Order: sequence, then C-alpha cells, then structure tokens
Amino acid sequence: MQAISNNWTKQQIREIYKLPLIDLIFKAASLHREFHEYSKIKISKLISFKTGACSQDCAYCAQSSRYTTHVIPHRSLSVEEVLNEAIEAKQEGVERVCLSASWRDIPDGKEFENVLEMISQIKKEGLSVCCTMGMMNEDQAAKLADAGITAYNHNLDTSDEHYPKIITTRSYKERLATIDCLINAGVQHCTGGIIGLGETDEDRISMIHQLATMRKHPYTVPLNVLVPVKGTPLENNPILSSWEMMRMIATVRMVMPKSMICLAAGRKQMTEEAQALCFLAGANSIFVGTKLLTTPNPEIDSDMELLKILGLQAH
Ligand code: SAM
Ligand code: DTB
Ligand code: SF4
Repeated sequence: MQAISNNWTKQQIREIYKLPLIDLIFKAASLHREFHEYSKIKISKLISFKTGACSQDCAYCAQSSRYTTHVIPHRSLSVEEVLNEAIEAKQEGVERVCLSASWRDIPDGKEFENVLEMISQIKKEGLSVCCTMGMMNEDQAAKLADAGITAYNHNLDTSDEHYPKIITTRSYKERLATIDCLINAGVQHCTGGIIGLGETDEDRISMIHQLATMRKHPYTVPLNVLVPVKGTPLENNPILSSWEMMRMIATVRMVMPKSMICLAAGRKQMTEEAQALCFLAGANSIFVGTKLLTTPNPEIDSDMELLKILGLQAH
C-alpha cells in the first residue's frame, strides 16, 4: 500500500493531473480499491439553518447580500425546526447531516449555543453531524470537538493565486488559520473547492498541492462544479465539462488516497454516466435531496436507482 505523503511537489501533482484521462482514471480507481471499501457511498443531507444575507462577496454564491439572486434571506431556523429536518432525513435513510450557515465566521453567544444544542439533539437521534459555518477561533473549535461533530467543512475553493479574483472579504490565510484551529482541536476537516470559477489548470494543481501538503490531509475533499447562479458575477460562466471533474477527482484520489472525496455541487448538470465515472475515479460521498443549500440536486430516488445499477451501496 502506498504511504501517505504530505510533501508532494507541484511538479509531481502536475504530472499526475496531466496523464491521459483513461490512464489517470484507471490508476486512481486501483488506488481507491486499496484504501476504501469502494462499493460504499456515504450519503449526507445538507440543512441550511441560516440562509442568505451573507456579508461576504464570494463571486459564485447565491447567498451573498451583495447580489440579487433567487435567495430570499430567511430568519435562522430554530433548534426544533432543524431537528425535524434531521428526523425527516433519517426517515429517508440518511445517517449524516451537515448544518450550514451563511456566516463569515461563527458568532459567539446565543447563536453558537443554539448550534451546539442542534448538534446534541440530532446526535441523540443516532445521526452523525457535520457543520459548515465559516471561520472560527480555537475556543469555538474546542467546543465543536466536545460536541462530537464528525467533520467541519471549510473550503479553500481555489488556488491562493486565483482567490482574490473570487473573494475579497477574507484572505486565503484566514481560511488556512481556521483549518489549523480544527486540526489543533482534533476536529476532522472537510476541505476542497470548486472548479469552473475561471481558474486555469495551474490553479487547480496549486489548490490540490495546498490540500495535499497540509500537516493532516482532509478527512473529506469536497469537489464542487460551479452551479452558475443568476445575479452573481459568475452567472455567465460556462457549465464545465464533466471530464474536467473526473480529472480533478482522480488526481485528488492519487495524492490523498485515504481521504474521502465528495462529489458535491454540480451533479444535477451531469449525466448519470459521468457520475459513474466519478465514482470509479474515487468519489465516495454525495449530498442527497432535491436541494443542496439553495440550488437543485437530483431526486433521492434516482440517486438510489443509479447506485443500484452500479452495484454500489449507500451508507
Ligand atoms: N458560509 C460558509 C463558508 O463559506 O465556508 C459555509 C457555506 S458555503 C455555501 C460552502 C461551500 O459551498 C463554499 O465554500 C463553496 O465551495 C460551495 N458553493 C457555494 N456556492 C456554490 C455554487 N454556486 N456552485 C458550487 N459550489 C458552491
Ligand atoms: C461543499 O463543498 N459543497 C456543499 C457543502 N460543502 C456545504 C454546498 C454546495 C452548495 C451549492 C450551491 C447552493 O446550493 O447554494
Ligand atoms: Fe457567505 Fe459562505 Fe456564500 Fe461566501 S460561500 S457568500 S461566506 S455563504
């Protein structure tokens, strides 16, 4: 079994990324089978308890207050409302939920107390809980560790170089500092990015390099294909070819063999055959339910049918 390496060079990653796609997928699929129970796909459901009215200017995001999009800001959901959504997910066969908030950073006080209460109540239902709520400090990371979350999603989104073209209201360094807080507190981090932001192949290689040289590889690497949202600066970006997503997934699988890979946003724009190749290349987690945070996602029944056709099991 190949050892896990945290000192990949950009050139090594570039050589993998540039392999002929058919060879890259074959190699990644082989490695995937060494490190994972390849027939198992983790399914999770997103629960957006605080939607829209976000102070940040992320150029892809429907929830930024700077753009007029289909998202109508909503008051935060109560602990009870979130718990009910989690119970509904459980009835659909989902064992993990991910709580999302359109925050730049986690606020202290009542709002954070509420989140801790949500986590505790959902766990009592026998579900596992992840969160994605923006940046945090050491103290908040320790509290999330105590609450027993499975992982915290905090994306780098793109390369350090491309980042200022996409987000100006926070820095790459600040994002990395949150990931450090998580690692220090012993919380598994779920960290990846988006393709289709107008980045180059070099930007993608640079982002993968950043992830693969962290002192701890992410527990999960979520990979999103941009879902262009009307009203955002990226509304007219072309829908990315699925071949590019496969190349991305396969490269991540090769350099971070132990991490899970989540085929996150963009599945609605992909064919089922393309998704199948993404699973072959090493993706082993998806979000289910007809809505991600604010954009459409396939029906759970058609996802289950696809997994059945492929001989894969949801867990
Ligand atoms: N506000 C928190 C933050 O920014 O970390 C958490 C929620 S945020 C919406 C989670 C991730 O969703 C982003 O980092 C981005 O990678 C992804 N995302 C948001 N809008 C997207 C879009 N239109 N297409 C693809 N991915 C998107
Ligand atoms: C991640 O990387 N992708 C998920 C999850 N982490 C929170 C969110 C995708 C959101 C897609 C855009 C939307 O629905 O608003
Ligand atoms: Fe806010 Fe997160 Fe959307 Fe950026 S990605 S605008 S921080 S909700």
